[in-house]
Amino acid sequence: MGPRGWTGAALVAALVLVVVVTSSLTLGWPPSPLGATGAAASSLPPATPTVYRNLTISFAPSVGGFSYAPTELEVPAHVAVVFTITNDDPSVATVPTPSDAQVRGTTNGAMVVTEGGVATTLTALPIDQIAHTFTISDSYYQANVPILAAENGPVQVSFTMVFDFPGAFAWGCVVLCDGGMPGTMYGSLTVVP
Ligand SMILES: [Cu+2]
Repeated sequence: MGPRGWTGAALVAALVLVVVVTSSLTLGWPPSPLGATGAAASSLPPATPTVYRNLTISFAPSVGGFSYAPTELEVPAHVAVVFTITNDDPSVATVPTPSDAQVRGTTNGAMVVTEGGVATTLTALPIDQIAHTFTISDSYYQANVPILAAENGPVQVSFTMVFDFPGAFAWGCVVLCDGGMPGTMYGSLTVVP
């Protein structure tokens, strides 16, 4: 490597240093878990207190059933989390108790089902239109996932939840889907303080 190469490398190193130092001054480093607290953050525009988590329910050949993906979720505490679940499963599940059809613990106790381009706000689903649920821990938080009606294209359900208690929680589908659940219909939720 000749002198010119060294000069180039030194220039790049200097630029990287400048960028790193500038970033540190601007953003505050290391970031707090919520990413927007501390004096250094005050010069930034206010952070939008909303995060989004998108899940799918689709057939997984490896397990021979419909499965949620992803299954390991992490969200900040005290922040609106907008979940959107896209379902490919046309099968009606057996619902053990009528309360499993009820939406619970979401903003306004509601969810929005979008099917065939039409969005409908609901607080429960008809018991014969449920494919799966998204139920957290003791069922305080629950939304239902309607069956895919093929002629209407993909079916999506969206709902907002706020978690005020940091920790590790389990979530899953509480209805009897997939004829005994060979799929992966459960996962973990970590609420970060
Ligand atoms: Cu299920």
